[in-house]
Amino acid sequence: MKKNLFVITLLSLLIAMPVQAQNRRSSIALKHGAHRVGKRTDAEMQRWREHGLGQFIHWGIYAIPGGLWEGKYYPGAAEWIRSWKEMPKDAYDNLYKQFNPKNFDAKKWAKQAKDMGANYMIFTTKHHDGFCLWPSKYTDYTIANSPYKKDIVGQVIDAYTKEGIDVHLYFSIIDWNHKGYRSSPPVTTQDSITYNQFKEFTRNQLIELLTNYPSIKGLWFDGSWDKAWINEAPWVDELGNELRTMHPGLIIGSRFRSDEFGKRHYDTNGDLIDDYDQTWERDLPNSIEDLNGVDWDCVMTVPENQWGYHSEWRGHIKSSYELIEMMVKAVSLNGNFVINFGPDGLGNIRPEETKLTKEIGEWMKINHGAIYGTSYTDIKKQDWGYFTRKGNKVYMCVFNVPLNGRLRIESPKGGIKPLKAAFLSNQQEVEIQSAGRNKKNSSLYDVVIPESYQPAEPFVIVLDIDEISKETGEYQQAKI
Ligand code: FHN
Repeated sequence: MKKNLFVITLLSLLIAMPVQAQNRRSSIALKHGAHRVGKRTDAEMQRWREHGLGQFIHWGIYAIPGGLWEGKYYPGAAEWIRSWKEMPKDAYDNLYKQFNPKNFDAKKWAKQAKDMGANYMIFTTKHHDGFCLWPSKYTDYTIANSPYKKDIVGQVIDAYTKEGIDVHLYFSIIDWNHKGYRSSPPVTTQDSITYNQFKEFTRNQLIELLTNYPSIKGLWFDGSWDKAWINEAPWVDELGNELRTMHPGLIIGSRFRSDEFGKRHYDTNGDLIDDYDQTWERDLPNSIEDLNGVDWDCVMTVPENQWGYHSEWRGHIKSSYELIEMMVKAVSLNGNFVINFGPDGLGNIRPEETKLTKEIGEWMKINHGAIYGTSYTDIKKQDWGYFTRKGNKVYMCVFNVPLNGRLRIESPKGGIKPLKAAFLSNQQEVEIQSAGRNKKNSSLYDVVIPESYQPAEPFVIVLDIDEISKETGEYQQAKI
């Protein structure tokens, strides 16, 4: 009997094993791949996840030329102007001697971000040019040696924190100002020595930022795509651990380090490296299937690709409604949406951006319930807009009202059942009509928009729902 039991147990283990192996994502033992599979579950990360809307600020000495040099228009992103053949490097590297942003008022920026509805912000401490907006003791190329002198990073952190906005610090690994920086791995011994100095410099600066500004919530890395940096995966991983130990709860996205095989963002086993996916830059996923079940943010420019101040915006400039729709789409797929601003060389936020913050802020004042703390819900997306959900409320964020005025809800079997629908803005109730079932056996409902309702802007209808529909009835389906 005992023997039989043993054989049966062994057989069932053998049958079960391949299934388990298929379910596991990890197959190669990695020392420097993802250190966790699945989302972080701590309070800091949960807070980040619930932000919905953020503000990015790209500011540095590139704001002085503002995309023009000696009257010539730089067609690239303004913060890259130093790399342009028309821009003498020396002239660029000396721009800091003119950096005196008399109109910079961190409180004004923070108030504007608050009014827009941002819950967090990301600020460029140093971009690829290497100029530091804080008085770093590891280089002379800092704000302390500009005519302005004062610590800009510190002022931004104080002002935003006072407004209740979490601050994350952008840090570029690329540093065109440091003599040890290189994009290709060092070849000679001398190269290795200077590159090691650069690594040590980078480490010192990061430790300095966390020491000087302990209230920050995360580090937003950029410029980590160089082969030289990728080759340093074990060292970078160790540095990441050091930073996390120094600053418990620190949030770091997938742009900091690669695994030992040079894979970035997702390691060789397909698992996300660090806390959230940072690949969605100026781009949004289309469906939940594009997302691997991870946390993510989307950072978005107002023109097609300008981050720092460019005095001549060309091409399509996004409207507030386009940005609102992108934000809603991001949140409906469990992401955060971060809108970029590029203040000018004097510290002014440009009028076009101020206008956008006002318009987005007005919309957010009414509809923020559909954004903050909400997430994806398993209801089929419809052409009229997007669903977000928090507990027993589903938000229908409407961007295109169909000509028949009916907003279709297609709830899969066992999914939600709408009980009451009301405009979020005035709580006026709207009719829900049951519309039967479709061939996939989903329950169909229509929320009927009164003909008299002709809104000029996107709007939100909030549904009170039953957690799980008790309906079980099924149609007999004809075969195709
Ligand atoms: O090269 C930068 C660019 O200037 C800008 O800072 C963006 C922001 O995400 N990041 C890099 C391009 O991916």
